[in-house]
Amino acid sequence: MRAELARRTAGIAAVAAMLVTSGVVIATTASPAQADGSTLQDAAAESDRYYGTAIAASRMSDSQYINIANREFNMITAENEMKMDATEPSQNQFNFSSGDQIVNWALQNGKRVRGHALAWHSQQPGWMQNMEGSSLRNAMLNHIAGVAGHYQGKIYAWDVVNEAFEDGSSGARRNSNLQRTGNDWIEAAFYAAREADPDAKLCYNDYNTDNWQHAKTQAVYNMVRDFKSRGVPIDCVGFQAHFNSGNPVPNNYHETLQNFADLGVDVQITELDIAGSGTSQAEQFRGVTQACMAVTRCTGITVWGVRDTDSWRASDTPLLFDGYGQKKLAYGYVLDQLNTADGGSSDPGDGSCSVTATRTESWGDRFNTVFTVSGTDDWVVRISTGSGQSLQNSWNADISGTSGTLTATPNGNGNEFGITLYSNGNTSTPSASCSAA
Ligand code: 9MR
Repeated sequence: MRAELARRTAGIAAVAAMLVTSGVVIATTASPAQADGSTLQDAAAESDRYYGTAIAASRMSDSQYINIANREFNMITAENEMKMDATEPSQNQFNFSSGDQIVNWALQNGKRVRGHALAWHSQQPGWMQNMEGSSLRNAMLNHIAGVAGHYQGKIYAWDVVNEAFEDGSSGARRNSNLQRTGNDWIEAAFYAAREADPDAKLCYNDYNTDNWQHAKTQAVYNMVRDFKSRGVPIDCVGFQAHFNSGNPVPNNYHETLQNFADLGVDVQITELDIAGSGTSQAEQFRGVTQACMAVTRCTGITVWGVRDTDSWRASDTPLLFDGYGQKKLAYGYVLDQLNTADGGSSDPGDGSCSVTATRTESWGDRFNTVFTVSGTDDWVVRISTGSGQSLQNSWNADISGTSGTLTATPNGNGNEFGITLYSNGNTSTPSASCSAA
């Protein structure tokens, strides 16, 4: 770091010297950025996150498909092969051939696996569909023991229960044969999964839970809060994130993810796809990426397929690669956003503190940046805004200045604060430096 400082330009040295003589030692430039990741998995890893995809066993012999999957993704979900109908086609006779094919490929290539899904009202084998009551409850528990037991030690996180709530405004549980075995079926499934695979993270996974205002989101939140308060073994919540024009990425997505994380669970985006094309699609992908990156416990993102033509809704072209395996505009937006993890600065300052800057939400004319200070509670952070940018709003710190260099100091709200800048055509992330007050 000191050697880096020595290499800085005379101009910067002069500014630094001026600041030293005024009694405050402030490094005026960021430390050199970590090299940007050139694949989704490498870019996500810069902030210790994963980037995943769903794999279909039937496509694994397609070399273009498997090469993209291997290059770009480090978390793998079986799109259908580990579901109830695939793994237990006859009662108590398990079949893991296709699931194993995917899991073995993933592990042999240094990837992790999300297990999907142990208990679900849909894709049940025929023998289970007509079952009810205690025989169904026991069959579900036996299924979880069999499948989670088979994969024990190989799964990063299981979707233990999938899609157990109604859509719409009721906030009710979905009326399924599993629900009719008793309202405690979900927690029973979690206890069974914990017993079968004690080291896997156990997730509840659902769709239409992205907008914080929606009744379904609130209902899932209340269940997770209840589970945490009673010690039911839940570790994570999966947000499927299937978006289209009728169900766009909500403006409050960050709030939703943060509120769940604040319950003490990890959050993961588990089946992301966004209908559309061009800039509009790319911006929505960027928004989802930003929302996850702004939440410390958002541990990763999985897109639901590789190329548009591999998607369960191919006509919506909802993925990051086109049918020829080419990167789409949305791919570039996601990669750039993931690479902002090191876009903020972290500098030596006077050795007493450091600050990171992460871009989060953005709108047409403005964007947010969140700063996290470590090393001291009594700091001064100087923020260098880009040409044309000006301050619109701030939270959790006192800010002086509106353009050029802004100075931030604590206002009693801890060591994480944020600003909204009008971009005026310049969307570059501001850099920041920290010193003790
Ligand atoms: O992508 C899956 C598709 O191939 C199957 O036909 C479908 C059957 O229900 O399931 C799709 O995946 C779903 C996932 O397992 C759960 N969330 C919704 C996904 C899209 O329907």
